[in-house]
This record gives sequence, C-alpha cells and structure tokens, in this order.
Amino acid sequence: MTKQRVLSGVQPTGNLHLGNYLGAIRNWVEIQQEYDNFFCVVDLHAITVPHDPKVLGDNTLKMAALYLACGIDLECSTIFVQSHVKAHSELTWLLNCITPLNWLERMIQFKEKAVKQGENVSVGLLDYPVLMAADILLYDADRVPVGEDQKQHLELTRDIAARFNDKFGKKKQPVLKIPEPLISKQGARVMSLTDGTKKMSKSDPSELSRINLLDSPDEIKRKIKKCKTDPVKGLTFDDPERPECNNLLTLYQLLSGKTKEEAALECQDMGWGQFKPLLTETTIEALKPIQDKYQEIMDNRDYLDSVLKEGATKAAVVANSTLSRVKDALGFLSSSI
Ligand code: ATP
Ligand code: LTN
Repeated sequence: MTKQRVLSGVQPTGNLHLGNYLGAIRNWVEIQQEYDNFFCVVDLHAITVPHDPKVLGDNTLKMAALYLACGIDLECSTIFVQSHVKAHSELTWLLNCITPLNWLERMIQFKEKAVKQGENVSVGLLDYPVLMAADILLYDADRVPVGEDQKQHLELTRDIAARFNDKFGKKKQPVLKIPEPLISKQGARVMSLTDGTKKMSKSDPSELSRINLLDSPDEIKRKIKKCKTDPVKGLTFDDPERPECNNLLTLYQLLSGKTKEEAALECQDMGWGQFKPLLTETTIEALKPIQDKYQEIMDNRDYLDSVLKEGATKAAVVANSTLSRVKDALGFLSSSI
C-alpha cells in the first residue's frame, strides 16, 4: 500500500522556539515513519514582511539544519527550500486568479500582522495563504501537521482546492487533492513566557517571551527565572484563571516525556521556587541532543548542501507534475508542442 503524503513548513525568520518545536516539528518527527513526507523551509513566505537580505540565506540553511537536528529522517522525508522549486511561485499565480479577494481579507493572521506593520503592508502579506495553499496542493498532501494558529489557513487551502475542482475538474474528476489538517492536542499552542494568554512567537519583540531551541543553558535558566507566574502554590493543568501555570506545566510535561497525570501528580504541591529549577533542568536536557546534532550538521556544509539539492530535485518531480495537471485543466497551450 502506498503511504499517504505529508507536507509542512516553517519560515526561516528568526530562531526556532519551543512553540515551533512542540507545535510542529516534533509532531513531524513522531509521525514521519507512517507517511511519505515533504518538509520545506518556506523562504518565499519569509519576505512577506520586511526582511534583511544579508541573513535570509543563512537563516534558510540553519532552519534546514534544525529540521535534521530535531530528527527528520531522510529515509522517509524530503527536506527542501521552497524557492528552489519554482512551481510554488507559478501555482500561486494560478491560484491567485481563482481566489476571491474577500477570502484573504478575512484571514486573522493577515489582520494581526497588517496592524503591526502600519502603512507598509505588501500585497505578498495578503497573498501569503495562497502561497501556502500552493505549497500544500502541489504535493497532493493528505495531511498537514501544524500548530493551532494555522487552522484558518488550512481551511482556506481546502476551500481553494474545492473551488478549483468545482470550476475546472472534468466529469467530477478532481484536479487537486483536498488536504486534512493534523493538529496535535498537546503543544498545539505554546504560550509566551511573559504572558500566558499570548502565543509564543518569533516576532514578539521580547526575547524573554520565548525559549529558542539553540538557547544556551544560561539563557534558558535566565528566561525561566524571569518568566511570569502567579502567587498560588501547587501547579495544576487547565485552570483558566492560571494560564501561565498551565503553560509551564505543559512545557514540563512535554519536555520530560511524562504523561499529563504523572506531571500533575509530581507538581501538585510544588511552589515556583522548586518547580522553576526542575523545568530549567528538563528543558536544558531535552534541547542538548538537538543542539549537539545541529552543531555537527552545521560543521558539515557539504552534507547540508547535498541534502537540499537532492530534496529540491525530488520535490520538483512531484510539484511539476501537479503544476502540469493544473495548467492543463486551466486550458493553457502546452509548451511541449
Ligand atoms: P511569527 O510569530 O513570525 O508568525 P511563528 O513563531 O508563528 O512566527 P511560524 O514559522 O509562523 O512561526 O510557524 C511555524 C510552525 O510553528 C507552524 O506550524 C505554527 O503553527 C507552529 N507554531 C508557531 N507558534 C506556535 C506556538 N506558540 N505554539 C504551537 N505551535 C506554534
Ligand atoms: N504559514 C505557515 C508556514 C507554512 C506552511 C506551509 C505550513 C508555509 N507553507 C505549508 C504548512 C504547510 C506558518 O507556520 N506560519
């Protein structure tokens, strides 16, 4: 039986944090053996907000190294850079022309990011979800593992595919596969260390709000020491009055590999003075193997280059075949005449 296909990606903007790891990449690693996977570094998405050309390339390379360091296995997964496969840009244009403008204006992430940027909002930022739809639809992905914040973008992807099939599919033969989101219950929404009601995010101006996968033990210690807590003794999950407590206990549970029950029992009588050092140690220990592997990969640039080259070649075969199908359905004159 052929395996179902998975596609996902992360933008090479800033450092990968525990939210990206627990909400996305760790789940990719957990499920990868069951699927045929494509994981891309979505560098075209990274330029939808003002960016620095001096660091884009390096950040893209670092993100790919982090995918490998987190445990992406090339036996069952392909790692590639979005801009290396030209079909992503081309399909975006084609989908742009069938996507109603008001579908994009409704996107929560666009509204939030547009407000933050004031005057300087690009057409690319509005079009970001169509590019994301192209990423997914090019690979006929069955499943898309992401954090909770991407749910709306996935619904849009499904709507775009359905609209395309409806308008251009022949005799009920769909052109594009409609993907399903894969959002794990735990870790889907890791919250900021400085405000338990806001998601941990790369674009938060405060470094203290997030723990990055490459933070040193001292940085981790300092951030957990300063993180927001509450005056109550004893830690509990799921108390709406205690968002910080729920977040920190969830981090402890996920990073220690314990069950929810085990973590709840262990921490039920702890004060913050006892819990914070425990969380610090657990975090440092959980990130150490990733950090060591990352260094090893970054020290072997030739290897990393070859992974990305091979990845782009494999990805292009699948992507170009979907693109041809789409162009045929739209009635373009074939270029092979
Ligand atoms: P930005 O804040 O600039 O939008 P981001 O931190 O949200 O960036 P992305 O590159 O947009 O990072 O997201 C990559 C993946 O990480 C996505 O699957 C997203 O759903 C997931 N993710 C991001 N933040 C969190 C979070 N706080 N908790 C769980 N998952 C998250
Ligand atoms: N918008 C996503 C990143 C992203 C993505 C994708 C995720 C771009 N293309 C395709 C899954 C599938 C985000 O996490 N901000």
